[in-house]
Amino acid sequence: MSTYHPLTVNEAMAYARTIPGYFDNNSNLHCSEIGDGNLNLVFHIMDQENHKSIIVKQALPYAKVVGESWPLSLDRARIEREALLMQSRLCPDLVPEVYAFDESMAITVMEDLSDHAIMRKGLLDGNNYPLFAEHMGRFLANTLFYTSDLAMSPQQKKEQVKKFINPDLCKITEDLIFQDPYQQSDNNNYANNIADEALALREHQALHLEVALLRERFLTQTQALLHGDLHTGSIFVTQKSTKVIDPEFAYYGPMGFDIGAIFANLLLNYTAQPGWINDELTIQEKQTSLLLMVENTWNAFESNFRTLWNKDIQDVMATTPGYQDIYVAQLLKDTVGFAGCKIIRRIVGLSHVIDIDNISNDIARETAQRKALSIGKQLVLSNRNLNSIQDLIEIVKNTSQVTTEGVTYEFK
Ligand code: SR1
Ligand code: MG
Repeated sequence: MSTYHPLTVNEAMAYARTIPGYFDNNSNLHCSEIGDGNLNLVFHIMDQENHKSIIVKQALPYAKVVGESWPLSLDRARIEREALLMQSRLCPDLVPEVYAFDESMAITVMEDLSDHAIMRKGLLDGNNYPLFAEHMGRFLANTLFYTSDLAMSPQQKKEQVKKFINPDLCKITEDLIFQDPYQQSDNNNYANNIADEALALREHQALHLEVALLRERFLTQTQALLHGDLHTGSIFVTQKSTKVIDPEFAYYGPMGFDIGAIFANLLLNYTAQPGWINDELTIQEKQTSLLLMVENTWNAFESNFRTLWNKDIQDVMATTPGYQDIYVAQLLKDTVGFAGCKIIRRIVGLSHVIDIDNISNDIARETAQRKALSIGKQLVLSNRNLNSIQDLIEIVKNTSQVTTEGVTYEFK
């Protein structure tokens, strides 16, 4: 195509007509821009006669959520496409199909998943997804194992690391997750009624120490190719199908960051439940099912990961008895620490989640925010002492009360 410029709806439609095997010149197309994320334009293009449809996604050269004052490299469109293709080789049923791309226009054309729901929305609508844990456990195990030094030579891996250097998007994470919540920052965003919690985060030295250690892992550990932003808004679901989208934050980092992202978002939904449901029994059922989802996702990940390791390990030294157990035990600790950081940033940082922000009752919203922060802090503080997924579940269940400035808040 031409030199980079943001597409209009008409240009997106014209571009869609050029994709081989999709629409012809006479198709009666309808196009709408449906991007509700923080960074990109997303065009949904449908042939009104036969209902064939595609998604044209275009990266903008700045963070849409902030504006042109926050420039972002368009190279993330290449990284997203290469990560999608890699994930598709490793678990083809769990990612959208890529049909075409245009490097200079930062465009990726992909499968339309409108028959699925965004997981975050589906959970808020009260739906259950019985295959989610199994699917995500497999997605995590395959993408993390096969892109790591466990499954290829160190030279091959370093070639991969080169392809996925993603400084602008990593900086977003480094700032918004691992720094801003712990200092005064214009990026922070919270209401006055939880200013005491935000202040407590800024003053908690033991918490800062753990966050600094986790931040160091994020900055320095090129363990595997991560999705990099694996929240429940990046996962499409039905009862039978799970599709992971949007890997524009992909880079080589610590495996636990991706696993922790999923857990953080399930736990944010867990803390939000009393804000969405009145009936005590239903709240308990939903919360139990969310904790089970966390536990089952970990168990599916661990068993798939160990199976792949036993079958396809390439690193001879990693076959040393005992090494696999130590490796997996460290992954759990990292997962828990990163999950805690990700919960905290969604309450006081720049970008929130609708699970909590859209609770209409002010007191219920504040209670959910305080409970989420309490769980997040506990996870960060205890990450290095956790030995089983059950330990994580117990921390969440036991966070039933928090006292701030002499006021005790009881949680459901
Ligand atoms: C400026 S972008 C804010 C957030 O949106 C993305 O989904 C990432 O989570 C990022 O931190
Ligand atoms: Mg995204």
